[in-house]
Amino acid sequence: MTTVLKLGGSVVTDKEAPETVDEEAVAAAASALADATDDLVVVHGGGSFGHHHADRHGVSTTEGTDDAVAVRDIHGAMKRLNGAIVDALAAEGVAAVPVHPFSLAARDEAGALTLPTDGVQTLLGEGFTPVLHGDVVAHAGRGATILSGDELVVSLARGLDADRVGLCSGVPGVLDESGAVVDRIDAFADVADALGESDATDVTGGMAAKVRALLDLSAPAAIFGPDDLAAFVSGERPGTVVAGGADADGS
Ligand code: IP8
Repeated sequence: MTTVLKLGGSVVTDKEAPETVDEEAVAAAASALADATDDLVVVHGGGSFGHHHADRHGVSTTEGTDDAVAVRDIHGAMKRLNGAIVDALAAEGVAAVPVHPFSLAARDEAGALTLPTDGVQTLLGEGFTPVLHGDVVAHAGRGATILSGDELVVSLARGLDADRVGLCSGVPGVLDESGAVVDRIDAFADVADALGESDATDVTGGMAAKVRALLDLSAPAAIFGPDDLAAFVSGERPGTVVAGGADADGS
């Protein structure tokens, strides 16, 4: 079983303070991940590392930069966060190794992402736990833009033909209008009112964009909060299940 799991930036960092790791949360996540029996690919978001520098340099998923200083600042910050997460996993005995998307991926002029997964696949086969992260990415005609962890998760899940996908975010799942966690989403229409169509263009982290992207996957996905990470790792589907194509029959 191959599982792709994203630890959201709001889970692993203190989003209010630039470049601040939430050490306690990272240690707790690492301890939960140490019990994984699946082949695990970990992706983490930018939190107060990548987003802080991206904002400062005016770079987004669509606004590019051809300033090498900006690229180094954003990528460097993400490498520091990645190092902290790899170290925390290593301290729990996980065979975690860093994989930096900036060195692998590219977008074409239309923004479509190419992410070769041979290296990650081989690392998994050799018993490693690859740890990727939101990053800057070469973008034809725009210099470099931001590549979000969510986009990486979707691309990795397809490229690796993952069996399960998990997004551990700052909220316990997708919330309905009354603030209750929605158990299961089979179509975007199920939650369109609660999430709002306007959010559909938010490709960097809005819940509507996450749900749309996960619905397009064949692997079933779960969106849950940090308290449910251990349950997800043990094979449960906590929080909100987003049933992709292969799971739409309710299996
Ligand atoms: O937090 C963004 O990743 P995300 C990464 O998953 C950067 O949206 C570099 C801002």
